[in-house]
Amino acid sequence: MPAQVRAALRIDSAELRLVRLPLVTPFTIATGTMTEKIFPLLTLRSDGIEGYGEGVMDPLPDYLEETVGGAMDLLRTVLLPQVVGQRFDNPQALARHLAPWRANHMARATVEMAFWDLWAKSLDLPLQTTLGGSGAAVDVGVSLGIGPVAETVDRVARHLEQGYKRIKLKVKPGHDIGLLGAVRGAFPDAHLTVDANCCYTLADTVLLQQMDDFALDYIEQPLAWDDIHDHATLQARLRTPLCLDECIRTVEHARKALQSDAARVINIKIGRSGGYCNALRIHDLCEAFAVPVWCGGMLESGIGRAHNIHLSTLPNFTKPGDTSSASRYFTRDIIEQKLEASAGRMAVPAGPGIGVTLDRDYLKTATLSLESLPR
Ligand code: OSB
Ligand code: MG
Repeated sequence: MPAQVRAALRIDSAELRLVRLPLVTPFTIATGTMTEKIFPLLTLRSDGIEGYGEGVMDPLPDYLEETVGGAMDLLRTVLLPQVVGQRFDNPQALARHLAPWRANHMARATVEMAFWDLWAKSLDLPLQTTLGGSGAAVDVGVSLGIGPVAETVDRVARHLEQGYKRIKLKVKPGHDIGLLGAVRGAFPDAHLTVDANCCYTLADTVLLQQMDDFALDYIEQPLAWDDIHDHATLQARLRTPLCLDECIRTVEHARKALQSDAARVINIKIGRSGGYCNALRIHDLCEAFAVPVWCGGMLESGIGRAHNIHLSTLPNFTKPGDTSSASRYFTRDIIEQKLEASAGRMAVPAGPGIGVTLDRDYLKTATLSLESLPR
């Protein structure tokens, strides 16, 4: 790896936008339906270079506790005033600066992501290199929302034809075993997984055990968002590996899940982990436990997707991630490049930093509010 040493980087200014993109099709999971994506987009500037970060919190606290409104306020009143005008020796130093604050991981990650992009650009290196990743493309699958069974079978067929390496089906009580019977019946050899987004409890153990009959690669987050212990109990009763998503918000959560055999696969999201520094530690810890990881998604715009792709080039990301073609989500993205998968592979955007540039015209149209620091 090239030397990644340079003088400290001063954050001269910041621009915080709230952006709205309509979704091509509504996306339904156990906790609700999304028809549009509303997110904070952060630009940090240093010496004429710009770094970009995207917040992945939802408008309602239905995935985790963070909300778009809460994060915008925290960014505006607490996080950005603490970094704008400051110098940081490296991204780790910036992460340490924000570390004392409790939770609010997605808000903090927004700042850290933008700084990593800035940092990599200042070194004229692709972000993946500064993170310790390598390779020109990553394996990807798709996450299919809840819908009528026959329609879902058709969508699985279309995505398998396009070469996606794994199909994840969103499930909920009453939309699980029947769906799996239909999909597995039609596609005996496909790599299939399910994601329950926390909608079952241990009282559903017999139903969850029926999922063992469908040769799933793993079952993602069947139980409560904050309950690692019950997942360990459930894993002992299942043959299918469990994959944790919502439960893994810190390195300590990962350690407890791995030590108690509550997860045999882990989904890493930069936002949920509170930024790259923690995501990298979770990655390394999973590797030490010989537990594979993959990069989850939150229906991000091109900025968040580019970040996800760079992270996915680290060595223990051995399972396909959720960063599928942007055109599945949006008719037009806020970046100039087209992030489209080909034969189940997503190319790593080339160039310094995240390797993508803003489509300023469309960003202007999609921006709901814009504020600058220093004020
Ligand atoms: O649980 O992984 C999840 C989307 C929103 C909130 C939670 C999740 C998801 C997805 C979609 O599964 C992943 C994507 O296509 O970006
Ligand atoms: Mg999930």
